[in-house]
Amino acid sequence: MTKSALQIARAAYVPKMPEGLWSNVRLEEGAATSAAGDAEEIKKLFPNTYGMPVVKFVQTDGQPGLENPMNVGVILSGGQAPGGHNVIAGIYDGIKRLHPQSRLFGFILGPAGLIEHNYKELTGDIIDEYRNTGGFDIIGSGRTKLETKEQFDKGLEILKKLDIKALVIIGGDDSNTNACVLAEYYKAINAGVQVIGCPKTIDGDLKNEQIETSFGFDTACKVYSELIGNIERDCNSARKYWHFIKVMGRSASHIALECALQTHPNICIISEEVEAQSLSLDDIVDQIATVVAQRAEKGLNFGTVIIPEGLIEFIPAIKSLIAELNDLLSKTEEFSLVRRSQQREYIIGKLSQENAKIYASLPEKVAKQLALDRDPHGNVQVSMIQTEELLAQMVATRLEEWAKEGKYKGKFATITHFFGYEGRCAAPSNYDADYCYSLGYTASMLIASGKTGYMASVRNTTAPAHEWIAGGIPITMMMNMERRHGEMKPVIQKALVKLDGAPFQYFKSKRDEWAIETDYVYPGPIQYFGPTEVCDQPSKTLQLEQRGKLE
Ligand code: FBP
Repeated sequence: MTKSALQIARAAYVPKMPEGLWSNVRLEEGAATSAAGDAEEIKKLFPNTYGMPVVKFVQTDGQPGLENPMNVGVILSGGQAPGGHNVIAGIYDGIKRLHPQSRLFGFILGPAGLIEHNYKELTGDIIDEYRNTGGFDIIGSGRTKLETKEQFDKGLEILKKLDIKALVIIGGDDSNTNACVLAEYYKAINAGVQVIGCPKTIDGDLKNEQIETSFGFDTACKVYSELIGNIERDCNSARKYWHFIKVMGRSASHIALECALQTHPNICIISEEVEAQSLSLDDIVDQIATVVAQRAEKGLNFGTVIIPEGLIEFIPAIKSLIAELNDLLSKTEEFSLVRRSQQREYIIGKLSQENAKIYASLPEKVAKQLALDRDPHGNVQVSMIQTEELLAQMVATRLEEWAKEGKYKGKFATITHFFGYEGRCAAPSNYDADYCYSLGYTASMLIASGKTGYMASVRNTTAPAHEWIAGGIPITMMMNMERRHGEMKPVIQKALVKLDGAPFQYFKSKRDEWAIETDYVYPGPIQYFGPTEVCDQPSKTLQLEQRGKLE
């Protein structure tokens, strides 16, 4: 592998860890737990893994390590997120510390690797190549859902063959829900295999009172904010374009909000607010056009708009259209027989009157994108929908109308961007490098303590790393019942942006000023070397959530 100068320098970085993990550890157990909602139902569905205590690790002088080696398996599930390699390095170092003959096996290309018995042993040489690097390429990732008994049994065959004591699933809310179902099943049949989850997703929507943040969010947002800052500086120099920038985040708007806190754009749409206020596409267009017109009055014919990737699904009218489309497209056989050129007409003919009207009003390209295949979890592939173009076009049309009515005098030229894949595999920031390594190391300690159905947790992460608290949270504690594909299912609650939360409230208090004034912030690239207060800074979202203020 040819390495860049940064990779060579970063290979020498030693991730910081919570003090509790520095030497031999002792487990401290808290009180029994319940569920996030529907406790009775969750208890019935998870009789073997419900109600376990929250645990934390503290230093002890006790016996070092384990008497016997332990073999561990690891899976990377879902979208890439910076720091995944460090979780694996943390697991590796943890199990080796417990016993030098312990072994780590990685399942290739996500959960499918477990079912298809496709794996490789991760030895010290391999691990060293990937320390502090971005990406998931050490074993690859995939979106196969681990959910059926057949899959669990097939997986168990290979786990037994490799004498694997525990499986670590590194994934988002859906993958960790499935990790919990798997843990329950293996415990119920006395399979002798533990399952531990790790919170991953750049989207930042796997968090709750117990899990402060998902890894990857920090780095991805810093990369997008660097790019947005660069665009803002260009825009403030050329003074002739409005930039419409869509950022990833399939559902929640955490990434958009964090980027706004970092760069002070003129406009940032927050999907959760759109839904709460029942705004239509037209209302959003009006809001943007109003700011464009106000800036034009001051001679400022330029600006930046941040759009969350998931927006379209939060506009109530479009949400109902998507729900009906999902039903319609699930009858795939009938739909696949319709010729491509006639699909739009076919869909319009089948939809209810109200949804047909909305669907017909959408630009051809967007209508087509809404009818594309769903992902394996049944989600619309929002990253394929060009909302940034849709909004730019609709705002242009609105401004033309206003110009005719004499309500707007200005120039409106647009450039659109989509930032998603640019940030998902970046070299992890110090925060993510430290957080991920600590999560992996914690996972290995949970395994050694015989735990199953737990998610590795590292808390107090806005403090210096030695003060972080490592432990485990029973996954059932984060669950409730939700309707998925027409059925009530136990799932980890997805964390959307809280409109009464400190990050959104801070943004709200500033956004009118940012809209009209040009108050851009240029964060520049992630700092890996230099003063700790610069390099180790956690996201603005975390700073506001944990400390209630920005440093
Ligand atoms: P996860 O939820 O699996 O972490 O993935 C998040 C994400 O990056 C979203 O932001 C984006 O919508 C989606 O993945 C893109 O999916 P794909 O990787 O399949 O293109």
